[in-house]
Amino acid sequence: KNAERTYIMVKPDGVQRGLVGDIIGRFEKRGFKLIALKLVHATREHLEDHYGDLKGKPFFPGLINYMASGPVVAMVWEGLDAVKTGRSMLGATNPLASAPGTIRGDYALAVGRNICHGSDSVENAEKEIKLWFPEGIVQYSHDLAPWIFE
Ligand code: DAT
Ligand code: MG
Repeated sequence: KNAERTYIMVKPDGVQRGLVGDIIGRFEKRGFKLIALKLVHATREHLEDHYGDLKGKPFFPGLINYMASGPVVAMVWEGLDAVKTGRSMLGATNPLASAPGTIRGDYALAVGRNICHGSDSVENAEKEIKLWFPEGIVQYSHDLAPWIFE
């Protein structure tokens, strides 16, 4: 369970607004281990795959345009309950409902410009990690683990 993984992505607005370092810093400081990171300008096809479950929603074309509008920062973070805790660090999907202290609650106002993505289940995390990191993930030991986990 300490090794649960989640796919976290800074969306194009987060990159443009200079929030990459802040978002990475929050995950680092919380105690998660960074196991993959890259800047990617994704194709529409790749993004339609990533958001496949939302095909048919009225906002889908706008979502793909937004996500294809610039590079994103794709990351995998590992740690205790990474999926659920990652989601709570992002805040609610609609930033108007995101608590202050969350990423969206601190930096966003509009659902269509909500800065970040985080996997919503362990199963979807596995799928998203495969989709964004087909080349695989680096393994290394995290010497801080005894200070973060029992
Ligand atoms: P989340 O990103 O919190 O997992 P989701 O998977 O339901 O939310 O939707 C993916 C993204 O689509 C979301 O981050 C922003 C956009 N979106 C969702 N609902 C929307 C809506 N009602 N109007 C506009 N964009 C929306
Ligand atoms: Mg989602």
